[in-house]
Amino acid sequence: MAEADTSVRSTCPYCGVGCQIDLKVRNDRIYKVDAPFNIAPNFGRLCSKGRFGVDFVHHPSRLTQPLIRKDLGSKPRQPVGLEGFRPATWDEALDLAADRLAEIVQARGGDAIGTFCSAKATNEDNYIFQKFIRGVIGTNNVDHCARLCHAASVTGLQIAIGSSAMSNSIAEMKDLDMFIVTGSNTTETHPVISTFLREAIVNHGAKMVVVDPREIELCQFAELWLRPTAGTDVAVFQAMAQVIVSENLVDRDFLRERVENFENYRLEISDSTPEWAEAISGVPAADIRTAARLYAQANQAAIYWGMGISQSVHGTDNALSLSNLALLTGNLGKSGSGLNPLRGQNNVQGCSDSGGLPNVFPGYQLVTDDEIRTKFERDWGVLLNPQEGLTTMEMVDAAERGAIQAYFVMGENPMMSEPDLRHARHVMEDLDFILVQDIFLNETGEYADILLPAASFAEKSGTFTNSDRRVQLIRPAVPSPGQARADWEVLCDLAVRVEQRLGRESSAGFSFTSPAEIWDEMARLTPPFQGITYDRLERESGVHWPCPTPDHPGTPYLFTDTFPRGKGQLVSLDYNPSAELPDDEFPFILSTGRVLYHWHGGTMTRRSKLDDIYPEPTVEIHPLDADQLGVQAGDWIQVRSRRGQIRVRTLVTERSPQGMVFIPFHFAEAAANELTMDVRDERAKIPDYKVCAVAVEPLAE
Ligand SMILES: Nc1nc2c(c(=O)[nH]1)N[C@H]1C(S)=C(S)[C@@H](COP(=O)(O)OP(=O)(O)OC[C@H]3O[C@@H](n4cnc5c(=O)[nH]c(N)nc54)[C@H](O)[C@@H]3O)O[C@H]1N2
Ligand SMILES: Nc1nc2c(c(=O)[nH]1)N[C@H]1C(S)=C(S)[C@@H](COP(=O)(O)OP(=O)(O)OC[C@H]3O[C@@H](n4cnc5c(=O)[nH]c(N)nc54)[C@H](O)[C@@H]3O)O[C@H]1N2
Ligand code: SF4
Ligand SMILES: [Mo]
Repeated sequence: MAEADTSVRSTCPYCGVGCQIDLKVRNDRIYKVDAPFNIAPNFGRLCSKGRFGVDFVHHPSRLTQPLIRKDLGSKPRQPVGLEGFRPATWDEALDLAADRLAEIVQARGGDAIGTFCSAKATNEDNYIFQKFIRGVIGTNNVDHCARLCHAASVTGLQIAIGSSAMSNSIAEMKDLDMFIVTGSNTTETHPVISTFLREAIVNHGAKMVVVDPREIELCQFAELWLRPTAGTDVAVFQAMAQVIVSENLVDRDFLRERVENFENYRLEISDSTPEWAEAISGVPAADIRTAARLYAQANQAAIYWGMGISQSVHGTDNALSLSNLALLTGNLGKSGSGLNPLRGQNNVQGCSDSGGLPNVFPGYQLVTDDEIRTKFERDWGVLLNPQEGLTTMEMVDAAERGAIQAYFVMGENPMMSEPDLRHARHVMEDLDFILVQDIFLNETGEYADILLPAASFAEKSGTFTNSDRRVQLIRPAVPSPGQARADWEVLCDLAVRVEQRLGRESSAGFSFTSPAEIWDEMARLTPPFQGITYDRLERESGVHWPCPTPDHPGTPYLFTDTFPRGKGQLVSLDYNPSAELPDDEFPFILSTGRVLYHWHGGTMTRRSKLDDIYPEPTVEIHPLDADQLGVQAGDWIQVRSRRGQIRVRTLVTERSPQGMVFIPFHFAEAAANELTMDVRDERAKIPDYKVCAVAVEPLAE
């Protein structure tokens, strides 16, 4: 007899909007997804991924049992499919993993292990992950995809104001007066946010300025669209600042009370005129002036940005060029304004908040601060490594040097998401040990010695923290397939086994019975979470941190009175060109990014019905370029860089400007990262995924 239908409230597992969803379940299967109309942040809205894309949960290729590589120990390590693995029991797989990890810790120290936690997993999963890596393995080599994502925004905002989270909330968007969207293809990547932005324009008369080299959908609603050559944003925004200063459109009171370095800054940017910026970026000087006046003269003006700003060799400067604008005009610390890097993954904010970074414990408490480290040492009953760990790309470098011998990757897919995959592969081939914990066998899992099957978001409880710092619950709706277990459970089990092999009592404490208990421990050690409990999340459906006490309402917008660094800092910037520019052999700029229907390496969306809508790898190319190359819409063509080549189908469109092509990085059979390069922003260590040089070549019939 069929079981009665149930409806389980949860949080969408895709993007940082954090839409609340109702999973409709019959016979242990999700057959439909709805959204509750009365609850933030989405108030009944969903995009196609939330509504139709969670069917990956039931895909037959979910990992259902632990797997061990058949040719263990052979080198160079080759990628293998499922046939290259044999099934194992949890005991066998975890004992083997613990043996190998403990051996390396004993022989070389914990710093010989590089680990990646997951912006797809919960706060509780990630808290346990970093507790295990720091407390048992003894290294701070913990990082995650935020490094490939908003690292430059984080670094820039830390310099400018001392805090990196989105300053204002999604709920404020519909009442905006004026806003800038730059380097964010919001309708495809944060679709529900884009509906609130449109609402501000349509219902509230807000004026939007889009700054993007591609003609994204939002351009249709823009008061003004600035189209800089890719990689030239610093010139455009610095010139806007120059206009604001020279036309005296600054907020004098705000500058006096809350900002430092104005006098210096004013002098240093005096030459950064709109004409100077036009020569660099191609954006007409008059448009730069108009944009500057629109932003500075609005009562409240906000800036939203994405990867077009952050993923650049000068990403930190890009972010600083935006914080300068907000500080000059006092557009911070009040509703409907702010500096808002739109966070990408469902729980990328939370993974960082929970300590999934090489320099901080949960709540951004520095691992190098003796007092803080002592607090964690006392609580966890262990001695902790006082040295900052390595970032994602630094771990790749260290592996290449042999300083890192093993990887533990939970819920990430570096073999699709890292730049210059040929190089990344080469590094994987030589590692001594690779442990992967995922819901599917992805391109990274193909290199693993041991694969541990994880429960998906729909099979466990826990919390995700969305882009506007709202902590929200997920709840189990269906059973996990086969023997798959929640990440935190696997990690606790593994941690105890490693401790035993290292001859320690179970000191760091991994005897949790539920995610709620884990949350309580994390909150106890992390002041901004102390007012948040599962009971409260059940009652209020979500709370914005900082929330220091149980009676605190949570904080939708930040910096009302002060910045974490005290005063905000204006930083004058030089324009620097991109690292690789087109030449005769590689005459096109390649930009990579996303489309609405797919997610990153495609592990989830390509196992969903969304793949029927967008089944093939594409390249966006301007009609004039297509003509010149003699290629037609739909032709398969080759795109080649100094690092590799792929075959993709031509999409002839004016969306990308002449001389630039755009390739989404979702397709393993034509991975865009075969082409990209590993050149990084010096301060943020983020690779440039938005500008490299390629040749585009028709394929012989
Ligand atoms: N459908 C879908 N949604 C997603 C994701 C996904 O994979 N699929 N991933 C999530 C994640 S993790 C993230 S980080 C976000 C990313 O969200 P976005 O940042 O919106 O995603 P991208 O496609 O990388 O788009 C970057 C935008 O920057 C523009 N751009 C490129 N170069 C430049 C430049 O030099 N200057 C400026 N100003 N703009 C430039 C591109 O034209 C594009 O519009 O999306 C999240 N949402
Ligand atoms: N060329 C190019 N490359 C890029 C970018 C770009 O714009 N251009 N963008 C970069 C950015 S912004 C990002 S954020 C990265 C993203 O890069 P990654 O984080 O490496 O990519 P995902 O495909 O999201 O990987 C998530 C993995 O988690 C697994 N997973 C899902 N749920 C769970 C769970 O509950 N538990 C566990 N254990 N696993 C789970 C999925 O199956 C998948 O394998 O890519 C970066 N790479
Ligand atoms: S906007 Fe983001 S959180 Fe909302 S349904 Fe779409 S992917 Fe999910
Ligand atoms: Mo991201």
